[in-house]
Amino acid sequence: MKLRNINTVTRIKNYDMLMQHYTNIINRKNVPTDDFNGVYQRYKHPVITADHTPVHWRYDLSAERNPLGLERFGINSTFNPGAIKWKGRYLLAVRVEGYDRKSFFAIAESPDGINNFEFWDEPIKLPQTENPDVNVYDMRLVAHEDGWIYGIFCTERKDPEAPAGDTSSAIANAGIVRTKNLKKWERLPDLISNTGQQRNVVLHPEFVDGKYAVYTRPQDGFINVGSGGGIGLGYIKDMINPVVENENIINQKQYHTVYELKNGLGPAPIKTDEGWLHLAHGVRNTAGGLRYTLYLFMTDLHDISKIIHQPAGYFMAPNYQETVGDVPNVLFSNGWIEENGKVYIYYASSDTRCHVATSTVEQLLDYVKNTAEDQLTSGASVQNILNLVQANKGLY
Ligand code: M1P
Repeated sequence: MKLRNINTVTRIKNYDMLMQHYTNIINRKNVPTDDFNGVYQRYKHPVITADHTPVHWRYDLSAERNPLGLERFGINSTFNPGAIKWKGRYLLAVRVEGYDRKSFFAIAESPDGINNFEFWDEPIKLPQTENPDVNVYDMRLVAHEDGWIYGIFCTERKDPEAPAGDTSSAIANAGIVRTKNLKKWERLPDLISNTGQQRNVVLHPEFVDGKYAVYTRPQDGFINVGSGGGIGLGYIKDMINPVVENENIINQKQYHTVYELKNGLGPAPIKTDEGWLHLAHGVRNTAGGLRYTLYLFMTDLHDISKIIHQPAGYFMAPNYQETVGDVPNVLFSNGWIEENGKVYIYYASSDTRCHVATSTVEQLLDYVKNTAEDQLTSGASVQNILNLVQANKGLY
């Protein structure tokens, strides 16, 4: 981290302690956990927390203006990052949320994808449309074959139709920015879709028949999926006028599964020799509230609307520590990086902090191809175990 040369006389109270704490967090080395399951590897520490945000975002460092050394802007959480490898560095576009409940985006950078994530000096100043965003979150970063890096995120504004006294209903849509350098961003019009509210919109990295392909998640209301839901796929002719055409659901929510209430795509899919690997979140309702887990599926290399493998159940679920946070029992991912067959999966737990898990394309392909599909009954699940037991005879 960059150490600033501050004249000791001008330092605010507790400056050294604050900087020491920040430096310790940034320099903390991560280590793999021992709960390896052969599919992916978790790490002991979150890669980004609220404590990773720069001290100069939170404190007025002028001893004259802030002699008591009070925090002036509190950061509540850092989560749901988009991810991209850029000029040899691992970059995350993190959803940072202040004590004021507003989210914004800021880029954090690491030399190896696991350690020493450090935020750039300033958060992203997001250009606005004529209808300013009230809240923004969950940016997917995609280097498209058209040469731009796109950031597609959820933009939320108060529902103008909400009855008086309803101070929480909102309209969600996909906001779109693009950049060539991750510093200067161009705002494009928001997504134009005729299928209701949109969150979890993800750009496919390649053209399909000369068009942009987008994965969507239409739903009737801000919270309620209603008759909508599922992961959709539609096409856009021109990102300057992003009208989604021919939108069809390719991955349904389904009764008595981990995606029985709703589901949405995570990051853009990874291209492999055998098909496109997708990471998504599935949500079900429980007596303790919504539970968000991550699942994988794979689509055909040449027909991206066709699912060719989908293992039953979740790929990752919150472990005990990860269940705790602002919105408990949530794992959410909208960023991963594939590099020479190694995969860095960035995920957030309970809308509070960011983690990494590592895997390989080889492991993920083996997982999607050889884990049984959901046959939707307890009896069928038992049969899957019996098949394994039978195949393992003489091996245990
Ligand atoms: O609180 C859990 C998640 O809820 C929303 O996700 P979705 O639209 O898929 O239900 C988003 O607010 C997301 O950021 C959040 O992690």
